[in-house]
Amino acid sequence: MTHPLPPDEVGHDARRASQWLAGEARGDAVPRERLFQLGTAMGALAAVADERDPVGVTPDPVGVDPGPTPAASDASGGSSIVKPLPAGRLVRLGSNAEMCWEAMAGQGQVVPNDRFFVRNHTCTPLLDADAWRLSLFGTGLRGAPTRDHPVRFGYRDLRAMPAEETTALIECAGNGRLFFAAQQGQSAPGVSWGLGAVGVARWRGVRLATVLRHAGLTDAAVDVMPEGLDPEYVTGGVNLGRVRRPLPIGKALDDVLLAYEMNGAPLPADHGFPVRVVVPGWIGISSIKWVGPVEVSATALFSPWNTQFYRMFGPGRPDAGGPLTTQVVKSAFELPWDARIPAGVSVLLRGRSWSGNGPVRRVEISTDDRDEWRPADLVADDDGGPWQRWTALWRPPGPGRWTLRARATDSTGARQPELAEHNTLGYLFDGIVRHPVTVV
Ligand SMILES: Nc1nc2c(c(=O)[nH]1)N[C@H]1C(S)=C(S)[C@@H](COP(=O)(O)O)O[C@H]1N2
Ligand SMILES: [Mo]
Repeated sequence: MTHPLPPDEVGHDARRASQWLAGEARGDAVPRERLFQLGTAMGALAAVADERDPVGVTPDPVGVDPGPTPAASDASGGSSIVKPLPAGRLVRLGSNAEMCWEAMAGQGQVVPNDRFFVRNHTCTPLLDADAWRLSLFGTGLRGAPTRDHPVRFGYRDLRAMPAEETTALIECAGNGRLFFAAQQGQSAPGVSWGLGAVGVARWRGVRLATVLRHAGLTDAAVDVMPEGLDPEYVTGGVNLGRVRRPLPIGKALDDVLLAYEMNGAPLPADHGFPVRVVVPGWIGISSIKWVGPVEVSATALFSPWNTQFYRMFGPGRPDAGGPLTTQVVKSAFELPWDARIPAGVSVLLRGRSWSGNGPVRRVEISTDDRDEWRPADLVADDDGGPWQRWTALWRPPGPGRWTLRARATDSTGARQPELAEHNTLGYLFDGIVRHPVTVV
């Protein structure tokens, strides 16, 4: 089947926006009137509501009181994540957990499940695979099945369809947000991720395209919106409903997977058991975990996750550039923050670089504060893969505090800048990170 739409959202974002403003957005838990009471524009609301989390939240930049943080999304949640969070592997940030980069030292291409980062808007639900159903409905399917009478598939049905495996990277759009404040003195509300809200895994499942065709996909379909079965997300006193975000049909049919295995094991509870969406190359929110309902629509769909969050809001950006899709270039050393390094010997520095635009082609390292850069050695096995491992030998000149920096260039020529472009919600940090170490 061929579809006229490109696999990016920008093409029909204008239509989405006009439908939104005309009050035609369907499936939104928040009435448009309510949005306008809360803030005078979507951008203003967006500035206070995203990924609100008591850890590292900076003062509201636009002066709209978001109200108390509700229990459903607060940080007390000792039980929001099921898997253990061992020191040196994962660090809790509210209802989320960030991977410690030293936990990747000496690892292969994938991040083992026990240290893969977790981003939960609320908490991990414990679902029963036998009772679970994928429920497809909407005007983009033959006969336009309704939400109450959807086309259903069980776990075994999916397992019986042709399986595919893909090694793909998932990264939160807010990964690196901490450095807007720490390096650039710019505030951004939301989870204060360092660089550990990223991971690569081998995902096995069935293509979303296959399931859509089984469900009776028609040529009229333009958007596909998977919805999670985790609790509804309440923020700033507003219930935004279940976590969901539309995908344009072009991307949905391209390389999106409904995954039931991660690195050879059944999908862990925290990563979406029994089934999650995996959208390679796109910001993490696209990859809906614990998927249940899937709306397939002949008209554009909206959710807070493509309107009030996950756009580059800020001064001079009236339409905030449309819903975010791909990620930017980043690099990380496989070292603890403020690592201790022995003096008087050469050490092999290791790290990884990645980009949503395409493979990383060049990585340069600086080990002092002068602007001297030298090439790192790229691990050949990773050529063209979701991220690029690299190494560089360094003999510290002497004891004391040193700053390590790595900057990558991807296949489109995009290189990490000194300063990342600030945006109100702190997405897509691509700046060169200054990693402190102490030589002893
Ligand atoms: N149902 C549901 N899906 C979700 C989320 C969520 O909170 N609920 N978080 C999203 C975000 S913001 C990210 S970055 C990724 C993180 O995936 P992980 O927790 O498996 O690392 O899941 C996405 N899918
Ligand atoms: Mo995210």
